[in-house]
Amino acid sequence: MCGIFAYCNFLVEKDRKCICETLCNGLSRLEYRGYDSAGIGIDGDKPGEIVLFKEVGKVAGLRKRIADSTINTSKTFVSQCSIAHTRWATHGVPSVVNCHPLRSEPSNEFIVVHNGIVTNSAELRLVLQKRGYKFESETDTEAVAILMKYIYDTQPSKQANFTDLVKAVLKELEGSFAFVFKSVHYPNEIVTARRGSPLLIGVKTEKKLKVDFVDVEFAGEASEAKPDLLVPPSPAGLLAAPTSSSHIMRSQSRAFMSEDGLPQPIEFFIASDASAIVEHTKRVLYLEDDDIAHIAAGELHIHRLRRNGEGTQTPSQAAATRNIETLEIEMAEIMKGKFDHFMQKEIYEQPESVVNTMRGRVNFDKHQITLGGLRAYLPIIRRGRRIVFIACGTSYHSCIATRAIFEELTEIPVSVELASDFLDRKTPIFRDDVCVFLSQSGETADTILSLRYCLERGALCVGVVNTVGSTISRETHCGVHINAGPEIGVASTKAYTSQYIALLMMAIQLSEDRISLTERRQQIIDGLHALPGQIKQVLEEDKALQQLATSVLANSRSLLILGRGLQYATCLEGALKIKEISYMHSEGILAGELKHGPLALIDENMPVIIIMTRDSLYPKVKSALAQITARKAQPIIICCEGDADFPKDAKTIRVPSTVDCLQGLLNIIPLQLLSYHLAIKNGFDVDFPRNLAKSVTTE
Ligand code: UD2
Ligand code: GLU
Ligand code: MG
Repeated sequence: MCGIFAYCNFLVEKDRKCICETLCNGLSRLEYRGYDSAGIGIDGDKPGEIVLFKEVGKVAGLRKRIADSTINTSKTFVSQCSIAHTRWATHGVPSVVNCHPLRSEPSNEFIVVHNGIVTNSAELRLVLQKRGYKFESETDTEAVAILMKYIYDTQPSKQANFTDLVKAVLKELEGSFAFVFKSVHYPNEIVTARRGSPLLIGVKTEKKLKVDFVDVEFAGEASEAKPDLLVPPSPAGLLAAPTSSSHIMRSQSRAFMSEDGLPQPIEFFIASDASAIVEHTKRVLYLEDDDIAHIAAGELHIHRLRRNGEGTQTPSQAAATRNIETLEIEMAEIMKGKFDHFMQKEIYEQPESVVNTMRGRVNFDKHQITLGGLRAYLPIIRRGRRIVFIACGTSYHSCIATRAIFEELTEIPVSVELASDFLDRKTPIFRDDVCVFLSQSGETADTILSLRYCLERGALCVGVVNTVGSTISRETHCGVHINAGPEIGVASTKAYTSQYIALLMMAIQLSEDRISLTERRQQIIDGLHALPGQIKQVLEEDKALQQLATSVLANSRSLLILGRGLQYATCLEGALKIKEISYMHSEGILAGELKHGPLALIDENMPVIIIMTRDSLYPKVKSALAQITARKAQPIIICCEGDADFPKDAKTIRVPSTVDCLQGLLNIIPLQLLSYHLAIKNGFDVDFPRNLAKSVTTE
């Protein structure tokens, strides 16, 4: 989820100081993504020695640690490979041991940096521990380094090349990742691989490259006779004795041949993000999922984990070459990828971030949910007298959004509290209460104070946070990390959808002992399965929403968002987005309350967004629509695809239809986009709205 950077030079002499600077600068370029610790792995003074530097906190701290060390910075290297990482912890708190590169003990034989999550790391860890391997960190990543050592140690002939070794490791892994590996056994070589997490390689040479593509070496084609190396295929792989030996196969990659056939000086830069590469070279090559890139002796070879034709591959994965492209975009643009602002990037990340929240926790085939952090506490929660959600801002809205499904599935009374008001009221809390604290950063001051208040009163305290190692994560008895990845935009978007899903998963897991609700749970889990695709569909409407924001809404002074039931939270959250970044007055209104006051605001000049996706309350929302159209309001209706039950001239925003309790996850997205376009249209800085801070660490 966070940053990877690696540097290889071949026949280009560099001293160690320069290499460390290149690595740290690379990491600095990735800083904007947010991270909690940073580290590098470089060659030591003796042959076959690897040295690691790691530090919690900023890259500046890492630089200081390197500068303060006694390492000889003037040693020069004609060729070398080194790796670096900024970590956003998902497994284990931010600490020096958990910081990447992770290694196989002893003596850093294999080191690795990793973005993403290996979901079967606990199982791998167990197997490897049984075989006598010692673990020092809490990370999922360490299992990968140690697995590599295990496979290396147990191969009969010790002849495996680095790529084969990585292939054998990858076959055992589940989850999503980008890796870079380095080893004392393969000096001046590096292997990098991805599945679900981006990676690109920059190439820098004096002379022009001969061709602008790299051949993909498909297993079973170029290396035809090669037996499936090292270990038999999964799942028995790890447990069975290694069988075959391997032999080294190397075909010339046309791109890196120099005209005269002599090796040419070359540098490679590997990164998870183009922003770290662009200052060195504009020639880059993007890896596809299941690509394995091997850099050695000035050449780059790309292999496939699977044979061509095996499994499902997209056309670009199956292509026989990877093109070396030219990065034309300027630095500042690259930082946000193809997006103009972090908020926009994060809105667009939601098809992936919701998957990350569910990764390793939802079994879509068996319709089961396991939140590891809550397992042991389920009986206590079920016995609780009530559940009290405590949060601020957007996090509060995710509680409102899921309150009904919590009550339906658990039959435990649920109340939802704004943290500041909860404290102001000195709300009575007892030992048999279950208090759930939500915060993206895990550092929200009012929520932390409420947590301490509840801890003192003996309640079970549960956290739902995005940041591993944060105060709320540490001080709660148990909880769930939402794993949405770092959120930079001040206006929360992907954290909202991930919190919403985390709470839903919690409700489902709490109810797993209720047979009568089996069908309902299955329906919701199937809905979760379809969700990422549906979010993508909503995002495709962006142009139309931009049009709506810039034409109809931009000049309004105020905007009402009307809905009821499960959609009330969507109204509140949508209105908050609009306030936060477009500085326009906006209010989420419960449709049932319309006649008790807000109706007085309605006239032909008041824009009203009304949420009318189908659920059991649809008829009631329809009557609210009738009431406002009778007062000449020009409603904008958020409705399901295909619904035609509206006044002909009414403006509509169409979203796919899903299970009632998931519909809010889709309905919020057009409102996020609308608020974004409104702010842009009015010339405001979306990522840094006036008067607001990302995490509110003061009362
Ligand atoms: C956990 C571990 C991971 C791995 C995996 C194996 C972490 C961060 N995650 O992921 O190392 O072993 O299980 O299946 O180490 N917690 C709180 N308060 C909060 C949030 C979490 O106390 O606000 C606790 C939670 O009860 C658990 C731990 O932190 O003990 C990790 O929570 P998680 O949601 O990351 O757990 P899981 O099972 O997805
Ligand atoms: N899951 C790994 C860890 O927690 C990598 C996290 C990242 O992407 O930075 O160490
Ligand atoms: Mg916030």
